[in-house]
Amino acid sequence: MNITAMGTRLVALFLFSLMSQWALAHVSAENAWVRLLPPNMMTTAAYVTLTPSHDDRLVGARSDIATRVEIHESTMADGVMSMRPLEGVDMKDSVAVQLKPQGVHLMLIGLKRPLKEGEMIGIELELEQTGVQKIPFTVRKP
Ligand SMILES: [Cu+2]
Repeated sequence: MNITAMGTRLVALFLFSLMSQWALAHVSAENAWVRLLPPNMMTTAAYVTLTPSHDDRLVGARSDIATRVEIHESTMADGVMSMRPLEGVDMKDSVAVQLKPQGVHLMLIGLKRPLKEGEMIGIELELEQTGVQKIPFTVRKP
């Protein structure tokens, strides 16, 4: 093998390893659900356990079902539960992050129609490293 052929192979190998790293970056989602509320409620919350394959950061979310989706954190102060928007949620390689009631959650604001128990809602998560990943959420009672 001459030097040029070897160089080409090395470049190809390098590119391949880069591409497979990109392809492998993903977040696995478990227990993804949306809180079923009375049909007149225009805002609800969504919860999911996310495990990233690499260090990543959740920076936003959106869904066809809602005007906008915000990342919120619930906090308890003096016996009163309140929530505030978060800019993002840091995620460590392979460490599960739980979005759950009374904690960090997704807020679906401005529902475009009433939700039905058992239906699936697609929510796109925007992740700094992985990009956009669409996850199916089940509508159910808490
Ligand atoms: Cu909220």
